[in-house]
Amino acid sequence: MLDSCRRAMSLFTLVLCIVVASALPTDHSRDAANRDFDSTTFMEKFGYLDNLAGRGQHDPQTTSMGIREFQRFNGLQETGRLDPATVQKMQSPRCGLPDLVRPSERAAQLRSDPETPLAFYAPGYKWRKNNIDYKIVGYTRQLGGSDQRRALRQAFSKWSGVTPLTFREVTSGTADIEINFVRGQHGDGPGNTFDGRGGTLAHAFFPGTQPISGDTHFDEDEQWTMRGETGSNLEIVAAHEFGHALGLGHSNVPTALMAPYYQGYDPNYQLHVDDKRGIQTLYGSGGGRSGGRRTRPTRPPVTARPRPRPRATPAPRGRHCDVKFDDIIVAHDGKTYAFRGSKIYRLTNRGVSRGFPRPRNRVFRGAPSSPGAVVYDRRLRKTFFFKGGRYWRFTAYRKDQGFPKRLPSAFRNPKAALQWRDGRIYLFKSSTYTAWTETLTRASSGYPRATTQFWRGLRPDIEAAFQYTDGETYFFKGNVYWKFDSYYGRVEAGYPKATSQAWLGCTPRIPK
Ligand code: RRS
Ligand code: CA
Ligand code: ZN
Ligand code: ZN
Repeated sequence: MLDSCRRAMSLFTLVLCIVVASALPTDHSRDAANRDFDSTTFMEKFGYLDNLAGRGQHDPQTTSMGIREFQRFNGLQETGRLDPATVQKMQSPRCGLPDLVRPSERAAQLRSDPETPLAFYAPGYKWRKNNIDYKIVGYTRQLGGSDQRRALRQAFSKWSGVTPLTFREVTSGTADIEINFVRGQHGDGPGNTFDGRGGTLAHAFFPGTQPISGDTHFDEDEQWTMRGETGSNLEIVAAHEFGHALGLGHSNVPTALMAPYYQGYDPNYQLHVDDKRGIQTLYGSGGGRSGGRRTRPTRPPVTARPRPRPRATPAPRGRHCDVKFDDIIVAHDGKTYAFRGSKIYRLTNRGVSRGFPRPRNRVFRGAPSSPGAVVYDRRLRKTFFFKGGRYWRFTAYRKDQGFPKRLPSAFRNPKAALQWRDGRIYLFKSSTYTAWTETLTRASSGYPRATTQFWRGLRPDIEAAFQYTDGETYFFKGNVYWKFDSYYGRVEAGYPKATSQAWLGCTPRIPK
């Protein structure tokens, strides 16, 4: 499954769509007649079923489980059948748009607490270089060519202004980002068909999704404009799409450029602080327009440099420097939590947050101590704790009713849990891993698998795993960690490294 996901193009759109519940192109146009609706394609596209791409059929039990997952995600009754309410939801044009929950509350929090994590979501793709070229393969017939080139150049400059990225237009050969105006079905799969005027304005593909990596398509059926109230402003829409082409998902900050809705023409539109933090998490801040040509490497998850400490006090090694974790998650609110015994640590770019560690019960009341594994499911927006033969489910910080529940024997005693970028949850135990969902009663076919077979370069018996807000996947064992390069499908060079320095803000011990 993992391998096929890495290849299946439609799945990349799907991961974005599900994981951040975005408004990416959907094939369920508003007027699609019920009888024409292909629920299998829909469920494949949105990650509820493996993508068989028309080769073979899903067995009814698997299909039913996929339907249940969809129903749970959408708050429908979990019947496992394609009842009218379910079909209607699948066909809804708004399907996949995020819930803009309490946006004002979030904005206020962002202002008052600088540790408030990012609302943007980096799905785990990025360019492994800073100099990116683009090619305008086709233009809209509605505007002059030089106007369009200028609008696109200016849209790119929003991102190059705050990162070490540079963008260069090429007119021949291939390019990293190929731009085109197209209508209807246009060759990137029925799931990406444009829907005529209105609805979806444009879409773009993440980096690393060969062969259409970074490609950006505008719906030629829209009315494209350079300024003014009517129609859709090409530069603003392009700036949003290029955010995806650089690796950003949608933001739940409603006024961010990366929010999934077009917010109208604003001659002075700017990147929101959330867009800026998002892109800088992936590429670093660089020199930008004002800072010269200096390019900095991508900021590591936490500074790996020994940090200069204020005043002359000897560098404290900190009380938590020898800790190893049961597991780590980025929770529903974007905060990073590490679990150890009965304690919970909140991690920031500077190390452990003030006031932490705390008793886990003060944060996740009713969670087990010393969990074997913990994972936050970005798709279902639930946190799962695993311990021995049981698991606990949380919505935000509240335990769901009826938990803990029993785990089927195939899933007992996991030591780490990870949601990979295909949206699936994988449980790791001794030297194997297994895909898991709540509805499974036994391991899916082909599981368990040898950990090192897919996760090349890892120790087989890892103890903690998670995807950080930089979109990268990290594994932990003892007092070291590895970064997994999802592009090459193996651990990055230079690992393992000391957990305490990078994640806990500890300085190395200076021998006396
Ligand atoms: C996107 O995220 N691409 O990367 C798509 C996004 C987009 O097109 N969003 C739709 C939108 O804002 N459309 C405006 C016109 C239609 C208004 C009707 C209600 N409605 C790109 C933007 C952010 C630049 C979302 C949307 C709004 C939508 C829809 C989608 C009705 C389908 C049907
Ligand atoms: Ca459209
Ligand atoms: Zn397209
Ligand atoms: Zn978008």
